[in-house]
Amino acid sequence: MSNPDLTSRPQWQALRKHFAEISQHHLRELFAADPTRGERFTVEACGLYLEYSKQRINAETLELLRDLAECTGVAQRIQAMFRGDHINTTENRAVLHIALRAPASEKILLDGRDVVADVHAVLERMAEFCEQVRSGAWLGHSGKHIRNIVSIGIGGSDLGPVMAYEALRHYSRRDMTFRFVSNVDGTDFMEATHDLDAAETLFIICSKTFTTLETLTNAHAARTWLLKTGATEQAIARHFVAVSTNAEEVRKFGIDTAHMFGFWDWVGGRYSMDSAIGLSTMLAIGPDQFRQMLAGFHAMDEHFRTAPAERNLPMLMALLAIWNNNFLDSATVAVLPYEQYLKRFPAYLQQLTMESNGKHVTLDGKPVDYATAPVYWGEPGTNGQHSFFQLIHQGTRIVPCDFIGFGQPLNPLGEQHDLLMANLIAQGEALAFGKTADEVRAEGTDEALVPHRTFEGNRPSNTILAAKLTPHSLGSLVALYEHSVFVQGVIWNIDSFDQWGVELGKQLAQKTVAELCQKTSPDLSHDSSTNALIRRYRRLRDGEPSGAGA
Ligand code: G6Q
Repeated sequence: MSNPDLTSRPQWQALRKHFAEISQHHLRELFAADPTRGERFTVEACGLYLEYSKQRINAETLELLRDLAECTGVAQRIQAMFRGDHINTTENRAVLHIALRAPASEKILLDGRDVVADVHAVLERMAEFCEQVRSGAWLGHSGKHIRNIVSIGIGGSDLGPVMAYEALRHYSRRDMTFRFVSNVDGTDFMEATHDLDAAETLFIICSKTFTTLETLTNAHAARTWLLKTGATEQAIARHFVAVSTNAEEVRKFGIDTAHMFGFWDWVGGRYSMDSAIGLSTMLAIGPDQFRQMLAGFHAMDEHFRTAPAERNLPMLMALLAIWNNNFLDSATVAVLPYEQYLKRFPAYLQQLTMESNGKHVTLDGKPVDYATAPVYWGEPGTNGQHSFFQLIHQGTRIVPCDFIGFGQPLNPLGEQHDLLMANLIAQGEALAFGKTADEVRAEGTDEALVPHRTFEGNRPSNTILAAKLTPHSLGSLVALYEHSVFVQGVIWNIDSFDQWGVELGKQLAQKTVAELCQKTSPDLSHDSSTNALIRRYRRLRDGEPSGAGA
């Protein structure tokens, strides 16, 4: 689909003009002009309530943004994704993570094959395996129960499982230990395993390609670790399972493909936490609750597919994100879950948003002349308030915030949940309304301090509330962001589903690692900086005195 001139479209120009007008008005004025604003600018779906009245918009902004979505073909692209068209054009693949959570009664045909049936066949196998491990029927090589699960993967094959495990820890088997190893830094593996009994440990090797250096290296380390405890080669089968699309490489590694759980090339790594990549999640919370999570995803998928633009949660989130990114020129977004269990959610979203939409050319390869994905970052509240919130309140940059909170705590402790949520609500209020110099003076502040204690406000935020963090609400929340990312990518006319930047990293390291391993190499052919770093590293590693030259 060609959409080369986004910024010269009349709809974009209209938004520019509108921005020039509305940016003259402080959020204080927008609220004063419309007392119902706090209720009007809200939308609710799948148990998630989005309050966006503290965005620097009015009804006209939303209309103009919807016009932009319409003229860039968002509705058609949504249908194309659900239909299984090859919308990941640079890899010539369908993008069907929505099939991972479709109920068994649905059919989605891809090249004449019903992928939903395939998904459910794997889900059944996963459930059966999880029941065996959780019930103690699956024994380690010496007859011990499996009590430790170590998931090895990286990027999309790690961030989702870690985030989901942490998010749903409350629902997980507390008598089992779950660890995640991703980094090729040996510390990650050593720290994850140092206190585990190998005879009670099951490794899940998660890799879509089964060729990723970090994952394969850690998988080999795991095998050596097990064998060192006296286990035989036959023991591998009881302690290793694989999640991959590449049966051949799994077999080469030595894992019986009977213990491999598959997925498909139409599932992107960062969209795979609800595929077999989520095996650790299912082991932790059990098949039934895993299915509830899938139902939460599916509810949002259906909402996204069918709700009109004005009430479509992912669509609205996306349009607000475009507004903040391209018209308010905000280069970053802070994601602030006021829920300790969501502590890895910002890291997960970083990959989802930045790997998907951190692109500089359009689908037809032309350089964009507008900003694409902003930088996503964040920490759970209230911790962030005591560190970087200073910049959000009084810095020179506008940082739109997504506040995420829940009505009911999973661990009630006195009034602590009210305290937590009071902070969430108060932060959004302070960011929007600030504190004027006159208000500061009225507090009797020394005149010299007035500028320091003044808050200009007018800083935009979304607030997302749900009743409770559950597998279902987590699924809906993740799907909300997935689809919002997709809509933004459609408007920017980029491929949200490839990741050539990641591929580059995978290749570069291969070349350099060979050079690091040779002790001396007179013919390093990089730039002078890279050559010098390689030489310095070798000396440091080998404990040699430093000095100039090779
Ligand atoms: C995700 C990316 C990337 C990928 C990892 C791991 O969308 O493609 O993060 O998930 O590089 O790849 P494998 O699963 O193939 O090991």
